[in-house]
Amino acid sequence: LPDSFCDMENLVKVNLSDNAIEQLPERIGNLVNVKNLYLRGNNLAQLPMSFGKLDLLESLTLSGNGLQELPSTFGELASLKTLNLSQQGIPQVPTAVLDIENIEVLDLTGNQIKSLPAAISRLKLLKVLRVDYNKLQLLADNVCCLYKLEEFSAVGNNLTRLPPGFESSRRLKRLRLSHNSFEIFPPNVENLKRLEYLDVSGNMLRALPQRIDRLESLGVLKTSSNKLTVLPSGLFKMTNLRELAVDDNLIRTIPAEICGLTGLENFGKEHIDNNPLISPPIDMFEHGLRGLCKYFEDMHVSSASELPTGKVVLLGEVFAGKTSLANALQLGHSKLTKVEDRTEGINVNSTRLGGQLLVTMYDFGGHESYRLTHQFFLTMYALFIVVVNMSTYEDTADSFEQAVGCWVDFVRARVNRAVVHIVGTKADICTEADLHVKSNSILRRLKTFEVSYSRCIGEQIATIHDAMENFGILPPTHPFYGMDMESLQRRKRELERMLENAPILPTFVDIVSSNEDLCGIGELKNNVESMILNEELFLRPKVPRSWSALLNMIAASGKAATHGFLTWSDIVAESERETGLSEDSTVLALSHLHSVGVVLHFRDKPGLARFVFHDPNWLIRVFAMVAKNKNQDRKRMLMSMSPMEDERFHTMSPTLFRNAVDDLFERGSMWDCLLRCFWHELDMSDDVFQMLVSLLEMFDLCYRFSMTSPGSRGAVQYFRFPWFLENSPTQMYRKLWVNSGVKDRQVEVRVRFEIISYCPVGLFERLSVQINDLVTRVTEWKDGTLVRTLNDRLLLLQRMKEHRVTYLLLSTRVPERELDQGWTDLMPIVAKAAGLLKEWPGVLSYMFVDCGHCFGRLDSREWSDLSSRKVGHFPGEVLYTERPDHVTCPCTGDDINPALVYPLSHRKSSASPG
Ligand SMILES: Nc1nc2c(ncn2[C@@H]2O[C@H](COP(=O)(O)OP(=O)(O)OP(=O)(O)O)[C@@H](O)[C@H]2O)c(=O)[nH]1
Ligand SMILES: [Mg+2]
Repeated sequence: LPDSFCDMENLVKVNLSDNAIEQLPERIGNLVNVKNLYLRGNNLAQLPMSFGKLDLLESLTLSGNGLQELPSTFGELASLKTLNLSQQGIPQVPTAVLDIENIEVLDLTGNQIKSLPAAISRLKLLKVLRVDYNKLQLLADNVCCLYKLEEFSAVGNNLTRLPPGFESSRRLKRLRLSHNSFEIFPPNVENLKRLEYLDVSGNMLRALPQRIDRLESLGVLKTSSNKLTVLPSGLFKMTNLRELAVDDNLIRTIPAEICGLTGLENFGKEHIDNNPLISPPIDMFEHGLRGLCKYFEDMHVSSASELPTGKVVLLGEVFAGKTSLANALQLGHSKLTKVEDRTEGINVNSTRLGGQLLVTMYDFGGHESYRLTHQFFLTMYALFIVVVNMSTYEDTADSFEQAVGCWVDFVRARVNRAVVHIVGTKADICTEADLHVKSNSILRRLKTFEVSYSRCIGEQIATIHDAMENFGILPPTHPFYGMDMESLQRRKRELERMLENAPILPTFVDIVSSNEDLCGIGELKNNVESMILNEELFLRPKVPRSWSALLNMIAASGKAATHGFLTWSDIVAESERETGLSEDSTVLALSHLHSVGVVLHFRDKPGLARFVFHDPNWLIRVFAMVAKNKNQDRKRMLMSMSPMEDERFHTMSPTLFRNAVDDLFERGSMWDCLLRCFWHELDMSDDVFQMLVSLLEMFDLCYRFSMTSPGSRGAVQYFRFPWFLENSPTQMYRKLWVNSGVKDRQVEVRVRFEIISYCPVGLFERLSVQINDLVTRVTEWKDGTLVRTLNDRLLLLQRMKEHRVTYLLLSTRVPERELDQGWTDLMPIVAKAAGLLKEWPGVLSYMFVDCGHCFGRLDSREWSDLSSRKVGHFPGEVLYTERPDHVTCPCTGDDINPALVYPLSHRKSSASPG
């Protein structure tokens, strides 16, 4: 700053934030009329002595400077009310601050302070004290003498208790103690009668006080991520409570009294998720307080019971022996399949293994092409049995990966704490010794497999921990540079949860033969049943007994149905007659049966809500009739045949047929008439056809579009199935994107998802379906989609694979001055991709923003090389962080345009993905 700056004596408000000022002029004290002074984000190492002369200064922001000390005159700032000293890296509260008796708001967030000095009690007028993300272990007793304190925030420290007498801060309204180390709820908090907001999330609390209702003004209570096992009775008397979060704890039951909390606004599943809840079942929280009350009413009327069902899913390589095993378990005698009897899709059958439990067995066809649809049937409460062909299994990494590893990953990706068992089959054609060696090898490799998975996550957690420890002084090259503390905290918790939710693996391999000797089958039955009934492995939710009756009723009516579905209205009518359940109760019961995977009912989907799918076999057969065509052999066969040879295609002329098949494999476009032919044997009405298409759409397997094609009258309906595309990049892509390059004054911005090891099947294709309402298509191929946005800008979605990493790249090119528009195009698509990934909580994925400045200095070949160290990148969380005024390229250290990395006006929102 020029020295003459200090001659502007009339200045009242001065904002010099986010510059690179290293020193203020010595005469700064001349600005005697300044009331507000903002110096955030400069490089001030110290302040001039004359600073103390700013007699009228009321508000001072010094955050993010790295100031180590304050001038001795600082204490003379008699008018100062608001002081922000956050993110300076200071190890203690500067003594000069404690002399300013009029301070009302003091922000010390993000420093290295280990304790608050006793003298803090001199700040008698202090209303707001923030010491978030410091290194506090103890608060001095004197904190209690801050009688005027209304808000105290100490998030992210190491506090284990509050000092005695803390309750004398009687005016306290807001208290934030999240992410500390409290094991016991601080007793003196209970006396803070005026407390309106309390956040104790992310501690290690095992209980809340019984009489928590003594906090009579409390409107918001956040206790997520603790170790609570029950909620105290007092809680349910807190009628003023508007917001409550108890997710990520160890709560098993919630009493009916919760219905008394009528002031709660939008208390939903996310506020209670991640608890081992058995009553009410977690899905009841999707129905609001009203639904919950209904559940408790029904529980009262009809006694509590557990559904007498279990679900077993058989997985494993093609020809592993799954179907033959399912036959042996179900029939009680050997029925080996023939070589040509490969399972298409899934076989589902219910059977009793001996006891009362009705076990539904899902026997998955092992072929790769079915995995797209199979993943929708991987649900909680199922026992996953990986079937291994012991006669072909070899003690090699590859063999293990194919026979076991990839199946464990497949299950892990979708289901938290999945219970996995391993069955080695075809024992009749193996030697005793061989079986012994191979089962040991499987178990050994499984252990190593898990250890390397946890190590990979553990390393990430360690890096985040490092970023948190050194917050504020991270170099731009640090992988988490640019993330705020909250995002770091959230990312860390998500990774920890992945470790906690890892599959529960077996300690032995069950060896069986499905051949006539049926060796080991009896033992396997016992093992399976006792595993399903083991409460430590499976939660068995408590439901009204009448729900089991409903299930039986549906099974009986299902037997008489021509197709694999019943109508909602029929079920309601029959249910009222036979089980006495009202319509409201039937809604709850069906939603529960849906969530445990016994029936499917999509009550929120227009076009589907009218139907209840009771027979997964039928549903999967319907999918398989379409999906099995996705295969080069099938294509060749269809192309070579005449529609006359096959009764399914009789309605089509040879030209029409050939064009339709060609369109399907070249462009992924299924003509309406061809789709009807594939479903020919279902012999269905138009109503059912539309319903099936809605189902495919709901699973994001296709989307519809209309086109007027030459020769036809009116618009023809098409369905696009992106996963049918087998072609490589099109000419159009080369012309419009590769060859045209980035034009003068244009920039490219790119968001990159890295999916480590297991990538969900169909992720890219489903994204391509989901963006349909946002864009129009220019060209598509197997691994890419070039689209045009409503504003006529081009956007490219690409998939790439390298070793064990799958990349999802979302990019757009815009003139530099229109960057904000570019982000507006890109962000909804980023949100869709992140939203899709959330369906697979066990998939390890990272989001990055690649540095658009690097694109400008590299040629496009280097830019597309994803392992290149020449491209800087930022953690994806920056997309949801406010845009700063300065950004440094992590690769070159250059100052870059912040708009290349930070979309405009992204307020932090709960929608931001982790
Ligand atoms: N000797 C012997 N043969 C078996 C046994 N179990 C299965 N097989 C044979 O192995 C082949 C494959 O068995 P399936 O049960 O169809 O295998 P799958 O895992 O269901 O195969 P997909 O459905 O294609 O994934 C068939 O030829 C069976 O006859 C067994 O215990 N002993
Ligand atoms: Mg099979």
